[in-house]
Amino acid sequence: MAAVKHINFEQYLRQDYRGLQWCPGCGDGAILQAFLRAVHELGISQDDMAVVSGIGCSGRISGYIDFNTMHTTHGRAISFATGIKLARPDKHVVVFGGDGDQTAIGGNHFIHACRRNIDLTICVINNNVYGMTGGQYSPTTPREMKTQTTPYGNYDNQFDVVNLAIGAGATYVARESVWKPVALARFFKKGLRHKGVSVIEVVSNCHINLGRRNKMKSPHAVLDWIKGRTVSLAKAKNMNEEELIGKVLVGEFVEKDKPEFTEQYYNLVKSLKK
Ligand SMILES: Cc1ncc(C[n+]2csc(CCOP(=O)(O)OP(=O)(O)O)c2C)c(N)n1
Ligand code: SF4
Ligand SMILES: [Mg+2]
Repeated sequence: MAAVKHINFEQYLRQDYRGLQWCPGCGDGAILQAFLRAVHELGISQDDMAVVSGIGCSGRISGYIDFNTMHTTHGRAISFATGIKLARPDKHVVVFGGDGDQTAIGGNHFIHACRRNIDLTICVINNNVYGMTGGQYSPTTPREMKTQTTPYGNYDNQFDVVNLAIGAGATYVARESVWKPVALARFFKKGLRHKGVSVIEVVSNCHINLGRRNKMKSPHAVLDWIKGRTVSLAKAKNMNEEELIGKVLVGEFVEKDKPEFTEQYYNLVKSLKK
């Protein structure tokens, strides 16, 4: 197996920022590192990147990195990113947001970005809970899990972010967990290179506001839970329906070509000027 190359990540971090505000062991750090590895390996310059995030612990990513960034409002990062992409189609535009940010309050923006096939790389950091605000349940909280708003266990149904993205028309869709940062970096690279909307869901941990209520107090306990419930697409092929109950499939689900929104918009503008 090829060794993972050492990268000086400091060059990508804002030196004047007041310091990381994530809890020690939060999956957000591993996700940021995988993303920076992808940017570095693709050789994309910091000036050519625009990173937009919503509000949530996951939304803090944009504040830490020295790219063109916007830390926007809860659930609205995709609409800001859409504006940036239309104004500057030459830039790589990336969105980071949580499961609450992108499947609850921002769910509509999410499905319409997928439908539109606009060239954004959208990362949904799915820790199955509203981490920042103290642990309310989200549209991805598994059944029976206890949260601040489901103290007797969640009895609601869940969105599967991958299926949601595919159903809405996304043209690159992948999912990986924080357990596999190298694979995650590979999917970020594919997403950044893909022309059209790419959705990368990351199964992450919030041991503080989900784990502690569900007998998983440490980051390791939640990571073990994630490890036990994630199954690669290749492995899943040899598993029956019963064995797959409660499992989360990881890998690449969709990669296809389809006309991209921004390009079509500029082609139309050009044709009207003739
Ligand atoms: C319009 C609006 N509604 C609600 C909030 C409060 N709020 C801030 S973050 C958040 C949820 C965060 O959960 P998620 O998006 O999953 O991100 P995480 O913190 O888990 O990374 C909520 C409800 C807000 N800031 N703005
Ligand atoms: S509250 Fe949860 S999601 Fe937020 S920084 Fe802490 S561990 Fe991470
Ligand atoms: Mg969340």
